[in-house]
Amino acid sequence: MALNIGVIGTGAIGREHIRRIARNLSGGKITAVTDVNQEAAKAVVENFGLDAQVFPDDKTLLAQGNVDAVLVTSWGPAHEQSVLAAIEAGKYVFCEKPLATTAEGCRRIVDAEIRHGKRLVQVGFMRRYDSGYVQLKKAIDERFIGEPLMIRCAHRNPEVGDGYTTDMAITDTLIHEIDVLHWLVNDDYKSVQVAFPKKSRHASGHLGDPQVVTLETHGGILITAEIFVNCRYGYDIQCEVIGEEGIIKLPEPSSISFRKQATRGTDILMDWKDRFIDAYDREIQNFIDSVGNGGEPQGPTAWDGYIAAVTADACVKAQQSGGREEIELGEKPALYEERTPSQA
Ligand code: NAI
Ligand code: ISE
Repeated sequence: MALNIGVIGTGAIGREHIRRIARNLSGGKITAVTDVNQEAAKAVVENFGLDAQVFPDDKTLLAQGNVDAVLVTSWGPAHEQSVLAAIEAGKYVFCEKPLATTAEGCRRIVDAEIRHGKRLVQVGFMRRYDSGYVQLKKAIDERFIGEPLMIRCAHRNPEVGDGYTTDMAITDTLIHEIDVLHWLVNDDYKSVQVAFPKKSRHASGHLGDPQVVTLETHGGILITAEIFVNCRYGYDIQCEVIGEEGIIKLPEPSSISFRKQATRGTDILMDWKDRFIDAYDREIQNFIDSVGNGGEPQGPTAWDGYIAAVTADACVKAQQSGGREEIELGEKPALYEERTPSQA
């Protein structure tokens, strides 16, 4: 039996996930959609030839008997309300990042899930499903390069619109590194500082770009992460882990190399949708597979969403203060302790 899925938000990534569920993945069926832009929602149903109903809002969609799980792919400020309503209705929920736009909002979701007594929520931190990051994680866990000491990474976008603000470099962009890096080294963040190098001419007047974020973990690992969202040349994600006995590096996306017109080269991707296409497929397939039989989602949890939000808050504070800011998570609730799939 297919998992009946409702989609809340049919914008760019909502449509991407609908396409993959309808055409590439197995075990899921889109039965319901909603968007504040009702015309957009209707167009999606038509364009993908879905056998799905369009609902006026998230609450009406969640009340449907033929919705077992929802994807929350609306814009960030609307996530909290939809995720809380889904938990209230006892439905599984895959929520795109951010889980909520504030740490308090994420905490409300964590508390609601704890009251429900079972994990229902998976957050869309897809990099944990990228084969390159999975290989890095295995090498780190097996101490292939001994103890990890430092991480150097970069998150570069070719360009951003004028509405993109300095804090979004953290809350919209670095948020992926915030999630994947603590998962990679199995350590929590302790403090953060942010520096603003010479500003790019291509950045709009109000935007600090690039930025360099320095995070320190409780275990003493020092992470420097560059965010450069007007780098022009491509969508480029870099990560290098320096250990006591060697260095490991995130593989480049596979692409032919060429020799042409006196040049030796390799194409660089321009779009985030292409860079992580396999990872998005795997995360959604894993969500469908793990909740389809009534189990708990296996991916990043609501607690991971909370960690990301608390860390992002400290990063934004550090952007403003210019100093070092502490990151305080509090105690991890028992519901989020590590467990094997059979315990879920
Ligand atoms: P978008 O602006 O293209 O789409 C958002 C859609 O949500 C719009 O169609 C809008 O009308 C709708 N919407 C807004 N409020 C709503 C509500 N209350 N109920 C129902 N629909 C509502 O934005 P995009 O790029 O699709 O991003 C959506 C979310 O996905 C964001 O939180 C973003 O951060 C995240 N995202 C995650 C990515 C990843 O790599 N994991 C990549 C791109 C986006
Ligand atoms: C976008 O919102 C995403 O989530 C992409 O994955 C990210 O790489 C990009 O920088 C963001 O703007």
